[in-house]
Amino acid sequence: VRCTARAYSAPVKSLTVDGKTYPSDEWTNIPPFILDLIQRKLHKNPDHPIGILHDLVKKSMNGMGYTIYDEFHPIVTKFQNFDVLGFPEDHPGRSKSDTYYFNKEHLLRTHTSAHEHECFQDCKTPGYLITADVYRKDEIDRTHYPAFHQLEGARYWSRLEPNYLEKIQQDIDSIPKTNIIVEDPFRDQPITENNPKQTYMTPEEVRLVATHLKKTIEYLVNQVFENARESAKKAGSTEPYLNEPLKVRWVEAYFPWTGPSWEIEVWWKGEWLECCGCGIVQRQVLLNSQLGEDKISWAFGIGLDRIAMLLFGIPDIRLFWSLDERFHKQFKRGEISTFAPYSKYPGVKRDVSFWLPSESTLHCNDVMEIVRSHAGDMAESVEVVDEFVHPKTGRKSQCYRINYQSMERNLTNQEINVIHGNVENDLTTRFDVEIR
Ligand code: FA5
Ligand code: MG
Repeated sequence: VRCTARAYSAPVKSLTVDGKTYPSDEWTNIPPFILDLIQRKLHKNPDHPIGILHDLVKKSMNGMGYTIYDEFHPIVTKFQNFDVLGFPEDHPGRSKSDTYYFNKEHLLRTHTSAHEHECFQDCKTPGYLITADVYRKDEIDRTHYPAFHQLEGARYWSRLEPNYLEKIQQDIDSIPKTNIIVEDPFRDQPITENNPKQTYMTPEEVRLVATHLKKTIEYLVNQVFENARESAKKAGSTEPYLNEPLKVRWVEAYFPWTGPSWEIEVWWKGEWLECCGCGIVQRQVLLNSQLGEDKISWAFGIGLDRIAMLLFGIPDIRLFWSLDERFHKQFKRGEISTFAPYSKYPGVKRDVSFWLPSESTLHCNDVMEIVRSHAGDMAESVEVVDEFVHPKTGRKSQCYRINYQSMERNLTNQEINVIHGNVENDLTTRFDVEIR
């Protein structure tokens, strides 16, 4: 049994970040190790894979009319992250088990779209790009981490401009051509029953804006992967995929603030990889940003971490957050290099067995959350290894096995004893178990 983190109210009165204090309430669910990540700003580090990828995208879009925003603070309001984008009240993304809340009004952004509203208000050019760290409550394993990075883009046109349809067509024609193979059943017929257009737009407007959107993303994806191939070839790799054209496909998608909406997937080493969600921005979002009745716009959001894992050959998403010199010395600004793995430090397994009180609500996720609150990234995994009911007393017993492992060093028995002792204490005081 692999466990995922789950919400619990941190027993603190308030949390202070960068000089601002957020009073706690029944929504507060941010563990300290997440707070530490806010300061890291990996996308701003030019010698880190995430920063190198970010710079490559910025360079590819240079001179095309996009204002760059990469300084937004990760703490946003519920309004910015959900309400202004038209998320329904019962959308699962709003729940405490998906999102890190400081309190009922403030949270860690779950996507870069949280800044669309202010960028539409602020931006003086025809488009913008936002890069930022984003946070979602999630399990931790090789491809999932509760913090990752997104790059958002948007572009708009005014229908009041004379010949604006021709202008969009010209903008389409000015996007550099690529050799990639595109599978897109929706290119000529972007409007389908599952993916309707907004009533205020004409089919021709939808077709043109969608074409500009998709060509822009295809261009970007091509730039990124072509760069990766170039450096792999330079490094002497002869893998056959280096000579095959890049293949992508478009699928229909749903996002509350766009319509129609799509996702692009990239064929990479035998798998379709989900890279980016996008669509034509809902009119209400533009009106909320006082952008005027006359605007039509697209937006996209690319996930950077999984692409960086592929480009740099990084086998575990946790490595991005490592402080180990052996990781960092392998990457240099402007270069896509292939990661050379170094030996993993051995893990330390510890069991904890206990009797549960009757009517106990203890869940595997609660144990994971407690372990993580004491061990941070050293919590490699937590699993239930034994469970039984005493035949005479009817009491239930459980045994959990915790693997403590550091990516950076050998752990000493002494430090594991302290952490494991704290875990046992928390289990006893919070869930009333009796350690066996
Ligand atoms: C969004 O977050 C939307 N904001 C994207 C968008 C923007 C749509 C603008 C329309 C207009 P989604 O949850 O699918 O969508 O995430 C977008 C990308 O982030 C995914 O394609 C994926 O590449 C990446 N991503 C999502 N979850 C994770 C995760 N747990 N770990 C790493 N990358 C992730
Ligand atoms: Mg998605």
